Amino acid sequence: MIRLFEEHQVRKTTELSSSLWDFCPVTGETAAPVQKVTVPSCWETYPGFEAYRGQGLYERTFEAGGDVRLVFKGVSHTAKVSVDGTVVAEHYNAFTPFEAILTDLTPGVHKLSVLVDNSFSETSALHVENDYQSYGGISRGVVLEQLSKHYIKQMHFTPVYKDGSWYAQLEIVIASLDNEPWKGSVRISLKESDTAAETVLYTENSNVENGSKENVDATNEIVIKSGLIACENVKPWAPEHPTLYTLTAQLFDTDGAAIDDLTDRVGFREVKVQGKDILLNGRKLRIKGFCRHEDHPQFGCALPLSAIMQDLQLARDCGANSIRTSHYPNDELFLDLCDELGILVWEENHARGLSEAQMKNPNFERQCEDCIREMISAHYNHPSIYIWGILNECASDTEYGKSCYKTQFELIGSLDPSRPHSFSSCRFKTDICFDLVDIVSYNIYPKWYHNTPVADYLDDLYKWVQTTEGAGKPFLITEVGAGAIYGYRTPAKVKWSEEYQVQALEEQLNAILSYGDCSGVYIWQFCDVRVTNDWWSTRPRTMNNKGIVDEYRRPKLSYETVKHIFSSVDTYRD
Ligand code: ADA
Repeated sequence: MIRLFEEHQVRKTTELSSSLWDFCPVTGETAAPVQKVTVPSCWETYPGFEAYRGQGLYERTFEAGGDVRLVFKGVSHTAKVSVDGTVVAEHYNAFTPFEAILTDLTPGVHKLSVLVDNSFSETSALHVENDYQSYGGISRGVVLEQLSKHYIKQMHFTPVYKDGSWYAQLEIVIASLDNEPWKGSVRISLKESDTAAETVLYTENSNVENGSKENVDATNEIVIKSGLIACENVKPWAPEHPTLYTLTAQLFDTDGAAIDDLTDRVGFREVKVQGKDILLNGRKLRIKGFCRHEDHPQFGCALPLSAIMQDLQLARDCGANSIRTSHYPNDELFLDLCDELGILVWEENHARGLSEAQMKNPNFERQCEDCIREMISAHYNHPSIYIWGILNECASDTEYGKSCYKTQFELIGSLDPSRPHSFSSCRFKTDICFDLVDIVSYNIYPKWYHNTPVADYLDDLYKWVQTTEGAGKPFLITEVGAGAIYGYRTPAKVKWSEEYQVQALEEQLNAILSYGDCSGVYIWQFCDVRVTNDWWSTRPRTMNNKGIVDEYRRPKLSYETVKHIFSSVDTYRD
């Protein structure tokens, strides 16, 4: 399953998950055994490959001809894609989609080979030994699409609230696979649900010279920008009523024949920063959320829809209203569910705790920027995403580190000025990057890594921030928590016991949620997750055990504590 809805009616698509793939490890030794596997999946779930780090080859055939697009929603963590032995795409990073476009393919059966690599090396600046696992495999869906010579490459919808009314701003990119830019017409419609009547939002005829099309550039791509389109009587999207609309673009040739289409789901909501507050549709937000890794003992990072849904059901049962995708872009199925369930999402690019030296890896900047471009291009329309984050706990206390943060925030601002941006700092009173952010965000661990009383620590930190360029900006705690080994109970209430985690979270959450100038909190973390082997010494079971449920989603004692506290506060602040 790729999305919670059909993206195409005209464009023929086939999900290449219906039949099994051949898998074999690539170790340089003699022919390794080939086995049948499902895709998406992680090889750590195949018997004997639980700890395999290296290369694996996935192969299958597909039948197609003409102009074809292969879409990979996620391959962990590096992919080299070949068709009939010719390399057609290469991609780094497990967490963003990529494509291979094949033109004038001879009709018939073709061999698809995906060489996957999850090893650590200098060429990988982001997937490194870390406090989370870098799994191996084709971990998200693969789609085969039949293209026409001109097709809709991207459709972005920006909701705008102005003078008491809602507007839509549309930008669509029409690509060309031959040496002629598209000619014909495009029609974009909106409807609330299967019953509501369809409203035509926008039409464009390429023959009209003064149409709002631009950029017929060397690639023959055409970018159409609509300007503000009034959308009367629409209902806003919000956690308490997550109203979604279906946005459909249809592309016609000059004879009026439909040649392509693209459907997405959108919502009318506005996110703004105003003084110390984050406003959603004009109301002051209180974030009460979890940081969540895509990690599961039965699926690795390739969680199926039902497992993702279970996580969101548990989070909502706890009274949470937001998930932070720590520390990378998430599967679109997760985002579709959040759109539909009204769960706010802090989505961030892929990075965790990289030192200045690691940020100086020659591949770092390019790999970060590729991830940002792919994340925003693919996820732009999700109303649940209210903020873009970057570079969790990287070197925001050095001039070099700051130059990287600055470059990446400028890129985000150019790709999406409609959402605020931030990063999670752990640099206490040495951070020098708060002039770059819309919202100041900190990861803090009083009562875990140090036994400082939470209220004192929080007040001291917040008052220091008011002496920096972060003064007067919204202030979020994006991590707080404590470890507990599931099943370890002791009246001594020592660290790693479930009782201690209850005590710590009680003090942490009550102090943060009662602090007037704080816009909310994300608990670190939702569930226990695998970490890489180098982290064994500070991570019992070679796991990060700060979940309020364990890796099998079994609730620890703290689950009810969090549920009580989160359920006692509202999503909006006075
Ligand atoms: C950091 C980091 C998390 C996790 C956490 C912890 O804040 O952002 O990924 O490592 O610490 O468990 O200590």
